[in-house]
Amino acid sequence: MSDYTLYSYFRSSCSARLRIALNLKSIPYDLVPVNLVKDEHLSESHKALNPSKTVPLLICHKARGGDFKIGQSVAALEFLDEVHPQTPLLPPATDPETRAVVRTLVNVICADIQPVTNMRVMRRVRALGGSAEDWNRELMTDGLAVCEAVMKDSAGRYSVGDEITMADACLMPAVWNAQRFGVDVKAFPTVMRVFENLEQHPAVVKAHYFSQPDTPKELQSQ
Ligand SMILES: N[C@@H](CCC(=O)N[C@@H](CS)C(=O)NCC(=O)O)C(=O)O
Repeated sequence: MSDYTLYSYFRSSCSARLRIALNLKSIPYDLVPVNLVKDEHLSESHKALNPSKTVPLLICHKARGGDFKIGQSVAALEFLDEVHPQTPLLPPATDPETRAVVRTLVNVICADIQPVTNMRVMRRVRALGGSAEDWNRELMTDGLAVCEAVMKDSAGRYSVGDEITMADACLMPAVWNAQRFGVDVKAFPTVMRVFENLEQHPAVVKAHYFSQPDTPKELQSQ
């Protein structure tokens, strides 16, 4: 058994953030699939583990006091970075300005874009008679425009400078989602340049939606 267990869904952007970070840091983990389409995340047993009724859930089996559960992806990213400082996901503490830029992008993606395009929100939009796909396309377009505006000044090879950070771990699945919903991603040239620089990175390839143990056969990467 690995020191970590990740509860994950193949096409969950929040789960992919953690898969990318774990892979970047070469941290082995066991994966427990949670099928969102079958509402497994709403079960009493999942709720007992993660009161947010969402994935990802990261369990660290070697924490002080034994198993330690983290039910929020950004908290888990920061935990991993603090416990495993090799391949850091934030610039050094001596550079608070650059750290704030990384955190700005993380917040744009994780606090502004993802929550309003989540499955539970899509279900509510449909219940009100709206098109959840149009809703997502518009909100993802707005959010990526903010990323583009920030990254025009911050990006080097990656979102902020030339080192991979947690902003990149959040950006990749946000772009996968945007592509899935038909957003015109080419309208964001800096975002796309960084996306292309990261796309073939082994940590990203291994974390991709289509390479997971719970990816349906017809979507699996060959
Ligand atoms: N703020 C949470 C959001 C988690 C979240 O919304 N996860 C999605 C998958 S990406 C989910 O489980 N959705 C279930 C639902 O919408 O019912 C985090 O960053 O972990």
